[in-house]
This record gives sequence, structure tokens and C-alpha cells, in this order.
Amino acid sequence: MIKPELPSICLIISSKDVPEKLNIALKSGIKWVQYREKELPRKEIVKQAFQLREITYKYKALLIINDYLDIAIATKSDGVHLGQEDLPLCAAKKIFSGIIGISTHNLQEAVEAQKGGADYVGFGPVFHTTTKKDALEPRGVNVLYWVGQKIKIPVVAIGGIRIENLKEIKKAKCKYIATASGILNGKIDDNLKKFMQFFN
Ligand code: 3NM
Repeated sequence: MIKPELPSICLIISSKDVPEKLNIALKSGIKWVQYREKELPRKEIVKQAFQLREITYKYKALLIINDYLDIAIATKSDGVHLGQEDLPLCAAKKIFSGIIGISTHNLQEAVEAQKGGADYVGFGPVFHTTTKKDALEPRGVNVLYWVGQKIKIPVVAIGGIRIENLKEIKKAKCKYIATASGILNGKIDDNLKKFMQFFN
């Protein structure tokens, strides 16, 4: 399976953002969506993931499912994003040929993910975030820069990324970001336009 190149901006959505906010974001040009739902029962997550596959397919946007490889496979999603406590990368790689992203919070985790054949690492939280309930202490942009220098696969900055701090992300030579609140809070189309201008 030929894996598509990753766009610069990943929008993280949960069930409450479907379909209204997601539709605005897709119409405004987002090409990479991660579905991250921590509250709903699994049955509901499956149902919504199928809907998301249809919608994202229509807009030719990548769909990555957070946490659940089985749901990613069943829905023919483009990829899965796994945390440190989820199914280990080596097992995921045996049964899935799509995109596999791994959440990392320090250099060692990022190196391990790269060695294990991950397609990208999420690195964070770079800044303070309220979206993730059990988020760790912010890592800051200096550490982000340093990780980016050591890692060859895409490093996706995550956690508190917003228009106001994109300059710092760019200074850290980071080419990929993932955000929920940075795009979804306020006017989505305006936010996204500013994010896209920054990465063009
Ligand atoms: N993972 P926002 S931080 C989903 O550090 C997630 O691994 C993180 O949401 C990590 O853009 C985070 O609203 C929250 O801060 C991202």
C-alpha cells in the first residue's frame, strides 16, 4: 500500500464536532482529520467512524482513528493513531498497512516509534492544553526543535497549538501540527485560513 504524504495540519475532532464543525472545516480545506472520541460507548464510536469515512472520502481528506485499530480497519480509514498504552506498534504493523501514528512525549519514545516503523509521531503537549484530560506538563518549543532534529519521520506538534503560537512552532522547524481547539474554537473557516497561510 502506497502511503499518502501527510498534510501539514491535522484537525482533531470528537463526536460533538460531527457533523457541523467538521463540515465547515472540510469545506474550508482541511485534508487531515483525526477522530478522537473518549466518552461514547464503542458501538457509537464505530457508527460515527463509518459516517466520518463517508464524509472525509467525499472531500478527499485523510481520516485517522485514534486508539482503535479494529475500527480503523473496519471503516477503511487511512490510518490509526496509537498512544503509549494502546496496542503496541509492532502488533499494529502486523495487521495494518495504513498510516500509523504514535503519541510521544519525549525523545526516547519518538526514537522507539521511528525504529518500530511508525509513519509519524505526535509530540506533545508542546503548550498547555485543556482538551486532553490527562495531559502531561508542556514540553515547550525547544524540546520540539530538538526532537525534530533527531527524528527523520514527520514530527507532529500537538497540545495548545493556536494561531498565536505558530511562529514559535515554525522557529522550532516543525512542519506539522495537530490541533483541536486552535481550529474549532471561534470561527473555524477564519482560523483554518490563518493556519493554512502559515504553512503555505
Ligand atoms: N494529545 P488542543 S495534547 C490529543 O500531548 C492530545 O499527546 C496530546 O488538543 C499529547 O489542540 C492533546 O485543543 C490535545 O490542545 C490537543
